[in-house]
Amino acid sequence: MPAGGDVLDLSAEVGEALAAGRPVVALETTLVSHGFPGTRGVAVALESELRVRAAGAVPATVAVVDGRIRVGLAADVLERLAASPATRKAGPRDLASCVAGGGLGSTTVGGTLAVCRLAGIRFMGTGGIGGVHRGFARTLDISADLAQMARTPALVVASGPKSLLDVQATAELLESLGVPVLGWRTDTLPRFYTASGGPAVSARVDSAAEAARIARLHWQLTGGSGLLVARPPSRSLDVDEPTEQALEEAQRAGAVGQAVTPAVLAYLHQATGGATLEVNAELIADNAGLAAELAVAYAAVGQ
Ligand code: PSU
Ligand code: MN
Repeated sequence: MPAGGDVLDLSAEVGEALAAGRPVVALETTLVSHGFPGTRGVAVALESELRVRAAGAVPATVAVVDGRIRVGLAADVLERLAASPATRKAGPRDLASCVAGGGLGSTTVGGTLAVCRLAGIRFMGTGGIGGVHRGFARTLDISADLAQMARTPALVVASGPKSLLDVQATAELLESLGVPVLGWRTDTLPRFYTASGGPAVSARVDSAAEAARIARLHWQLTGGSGLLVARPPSRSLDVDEPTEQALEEAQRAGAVGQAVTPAVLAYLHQATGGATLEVNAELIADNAGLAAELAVAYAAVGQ
C-alpha cells in the first residue's frame, strides 16, 4: 500500500512536479473556512497560489473532500470549503475520521503537514502557526501544529505563532521538540500581526540560499523534523490590548479546544475595524511567496 493508502489524490500538476523534483509548496485551508469571514479566505488562498506560482513553484493546497485527501485544489473546492458550515477543522487527529466520514475538512497547519509527509512535500506557507495557549498550565491547550512539526521533514514559513498565544512558551516548546526557528532577516520571533517584542530566534537567515542550505543540513543531520522560518509582517500592528479582550470574550462565550483560535481571530477582525484582517491576508500571501522562493532555492541545489 502506498503512503496515503488509497485515499490520497495529488492533482496532475502537483504529482508531476514532485516526481520531477520541481519546487512544490503546500498551503493549508483552515484559514479559508475558519480564519476569515465569508469568501474572503477563498481570495486569500487564490492570492497565495498566485504568489507561489510567481516565485516559480507549484502550489499544493490541501483539504479533505468527499472522503479523499486532495493535494492541489480547484477554486470551486475552496468555495465549497468556505461556504459549508459543516466543513471540519482538520488537525492531524481528525484526518482519518474526516476521510471516513466522507465530508469536507479544511486542514490546519498540523493537518497539512501530516499530508506533506505522505506526499513528500518539503515546504509550506501559512499565516501563523498554532502553539502554546496562554494559561496552558490549566487547560493544556497546545496546538497539534507543534507536535506535527516535530515529526514532519518540512519547512514552514509563518509570521510566528498567533499573537493570542503564549509566544515565549511556544518558542520554548519548539526548542524542546528540536524544531529550529529561523528568523527571516530578523533576530526575534515575530508575533503574527506584530513584528517586534518576541523572544530570540534560534538562528537568523538573510537569504533564500542560506535558509535552503540549513533546511537540507537539518534534514541530513537530524532526520525527520521540521523547521520554522519566521517572517515578520510587512505592516506591523500593535494588538496586545484587543487580544486580551478577545481572549476574555472567547472565554466568556465558552469557546474551548478548536473553537478558541477562530473566535479570537474573528473578534480581532471586528475590534480593529478590519485592520487585523487586512494584515492577516497580506502576511499569508507574503509567506506563501517566501516559502516558494525557499523551495526554488532548495530545488536549485539538487539532492
Ligand atoms: N493562520 C491564519 N489563520 C488561521 C490559522 C492560521 O492566519 O485560521 C489556523 C491554522 O490552520 C492553524 C490553526 O494550524 O489556525 C491553529 O488552530 P489550533 O490553535 O486550534 O491548533
Ligand atoms: Mn487547541
